[in-house]
Amino acid sequence: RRTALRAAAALPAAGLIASPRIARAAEFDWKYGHNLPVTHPLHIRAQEAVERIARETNGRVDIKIFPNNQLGGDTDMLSQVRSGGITFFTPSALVIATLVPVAAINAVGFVFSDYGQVWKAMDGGVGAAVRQAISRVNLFAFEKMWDNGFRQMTTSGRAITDATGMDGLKIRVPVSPLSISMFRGLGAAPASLQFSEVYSALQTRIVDAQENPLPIIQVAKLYEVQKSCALSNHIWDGYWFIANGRSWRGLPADLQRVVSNAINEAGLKQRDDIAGLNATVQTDLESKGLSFNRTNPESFRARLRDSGFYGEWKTRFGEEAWGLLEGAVGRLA
Ligand code: X2X
Repeated sequence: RRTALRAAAALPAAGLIASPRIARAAEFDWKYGHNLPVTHPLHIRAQEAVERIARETNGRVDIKIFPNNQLGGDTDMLSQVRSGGITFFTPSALVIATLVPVAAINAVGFVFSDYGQVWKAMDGGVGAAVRQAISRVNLFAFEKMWDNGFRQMTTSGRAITDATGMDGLKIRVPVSPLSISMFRGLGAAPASLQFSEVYSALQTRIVDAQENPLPIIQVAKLYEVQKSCALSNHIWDGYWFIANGRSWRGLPADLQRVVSNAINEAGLKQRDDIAGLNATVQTDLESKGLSFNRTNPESFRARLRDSGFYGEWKTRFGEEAWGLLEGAVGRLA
């Protein structure tokens, strides 16, 4: 096979003999793209998972990771995973919602008060409903969602302490209808940009603010181009680990089991990593010059209620999905 010859030719000419395993091309030679720097726990745990998969399938499944938007931004990777140009992608719930609207349900403002509620919903009925909706667009979603985190707001100027700080604020949000709707409801002037564009958009002052969980602010070095961080916890966001439907169905059941176990178990470890980071990341960011303040969450919630945000999204998600969410977090306004 040509690939085998190429692999053999690529070996150093130091008299090394190719083992059959190295020389043989993988039966399932797949690409996985994501949008985060290699220092983020999502990348580190995914790397471990693909190594485990190669080992446990004796090289039959070979997944190469393309981190940090190397294959394009979120929108590009989403269309590539649909067409099969890449086999795996980890979109945030906010982003896959451009294709599967109900996927944004975990990102409704201020619905989760802690991780207990988050995993109860996402490992339970809410997550199952979203995965089913994802399967209807011919994608496969692995069972365990990976953590992005509770989103916080950063600005280049004045600190945000309550909802009045949102007035007219030029804030970058992900490419997601829910984010735009929520920040308009809060009184801000949101702009959708892919994550690949965020650092430079802040640096060149195309926008004055952005919102992301602290571990992202840390690994993407957003503290270099922002001054203060308001602890708002306004959205809990996670990543769905998804696969192209046709590729996934073409994988024999025993290999599917190996891949699922490796990815889901890596996801659980990644959740723990983020929990660990959450305990230390603020101090680290403070030492790098970002200042922090608390916020008054009730003032944000009141604006969202008054602007009709909750009513609108309850209708858009439908009674059934909304009911599942309320089953995990209690009755919502
Ligand atoms: O784009 C973002 O802000 C990020 C990194 O949180 C997502 O992937 C949604």
